[in-house]
Amino acid sequence: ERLDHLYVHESVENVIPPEAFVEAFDGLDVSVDLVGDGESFGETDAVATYVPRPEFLDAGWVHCIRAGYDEFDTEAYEAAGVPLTNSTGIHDTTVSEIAIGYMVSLARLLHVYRDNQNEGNWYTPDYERPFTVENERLCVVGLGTIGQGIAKRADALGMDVVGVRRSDEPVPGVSEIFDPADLHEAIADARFVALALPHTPETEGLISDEEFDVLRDDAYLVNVARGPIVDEDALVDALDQDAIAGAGLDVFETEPLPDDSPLWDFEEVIISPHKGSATNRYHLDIADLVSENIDRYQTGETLRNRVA
Ligand code: NDP
Ligand code: 7N6
Repeated sequence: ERLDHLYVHESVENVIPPEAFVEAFDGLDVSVDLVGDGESFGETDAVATYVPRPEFLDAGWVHCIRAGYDEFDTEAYEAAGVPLTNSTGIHDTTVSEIAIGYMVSLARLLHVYRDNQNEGNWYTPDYERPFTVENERLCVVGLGTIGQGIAKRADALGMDVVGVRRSDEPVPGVSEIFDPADLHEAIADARFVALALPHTPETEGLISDEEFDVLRDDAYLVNVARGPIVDEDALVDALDQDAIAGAGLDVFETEPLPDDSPLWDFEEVIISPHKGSATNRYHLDIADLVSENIDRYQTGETLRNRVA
């Protein structure tokens, strides 16, 4: 069965302007329309969406415009025989730049200087506080698209990069790869730990009290993956007790981060509002991926990034 329609669900507006996204499909051999909730779909329809909806299970194919598809019920897609694809493979530059930005700032205090600038303060930190990221050890947990993007850039900055993943395939710029079972060994010597792995039952709460004990007191945690991978109460305790030095966080257990979260108040925590992938061409990156899969669907080829 060929597709004759691509429906863009309005929830894409969480991350991209829907109209620009629709326009990016100009020249495709299917018609493209924006839809809201309450529509019905059939097997000649594709849906591109940010959120899951039960009615998408009647479509021919569903594309999640996020790399993390943890909110989608993959078993329901498998039971319905509807292919589900995600948007991994396009965030190597965008999300890694944010992770690198956190690390450079945490090392060189750009965030502290900006806080002081807001008060008109010509601020001088303790002499011992600033350091270069060069020669510091970074452990990247999850070495896929984003993890490899971080590793490559960190290696170019002269960092000593190690990583954690289940497969032991070598990764450029990464000197040693640890099995997830050896997480503690992998993070024990690290000045920075960057999380770039999916949120799954296996990874939920991966970084908790024990891990904060294992980490160096002068270590920084970077999370650009998903909030629930870190036990946020344990993180707040670790920061309170100076068991770690600080953090760069793009993702949180609850988003938007609640007003009363203690995380807002730490000088050594940099918070970005889940904007790791936010750039002015994000809609084009996703449209390229969706267009490639429309071609594949029409010619009966295997879909790229099929996750169910
Ligand atoms: P990929 O699928 O390319 O990479 C994920 C990597 O994690 C894989 O290489 C996998 O390697 C590894 N992995 C899986 N399970 C484990 C585990 N238990 N322990 C260690 N490593 C593991 O995904 P992306 O790099 O594109 O994205 C990663 C995550 O980042 C997404 O799932 C999403 O949640 C988040 N994300 C956040 C964004 C943001 O805006 N902040 C934007 C995009 C994504 P192996 O199979 O060898 O274990
Ligand atoms: C875009 C968020 C993903 O998983 O979380 C991201 O791709 C999407 C700002």
